Amino acid sequence: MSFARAFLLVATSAALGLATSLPIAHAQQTASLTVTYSNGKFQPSTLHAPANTPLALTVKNLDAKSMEFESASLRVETVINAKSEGVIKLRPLQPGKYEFYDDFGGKADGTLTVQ
Ligand SMILES: [Cu+2]
Repeated sequence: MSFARAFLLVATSAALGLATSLPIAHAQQTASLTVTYSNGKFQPSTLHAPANTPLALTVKNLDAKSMEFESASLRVETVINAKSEGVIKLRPLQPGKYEFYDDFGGKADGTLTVQ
């Protein structure tokens, strides 16, 4: 292959790569989901979310004491005060199951299923 032809190939694939990556970047819309913490339990205890999408998880604490939404796999540790709510931003996730729980001594736990 001549140098000129090889250069043209590289330049063409670079241009194609750029053209195809742009729409994907614009498709990164945030998906919203909500979990309620009530009587020491998460409701629902299983959440579902799309993969490779930024997520906004609203945690509503209906109880009269604060709780801590925690997950090692989600890299989250957030205190939600009594009778209040918080929004937790999650990075785009790979498909899988992500466990979460209340780290303030409650028995509540749950799973976020990403697919
Ligand atoms: Cu903790």
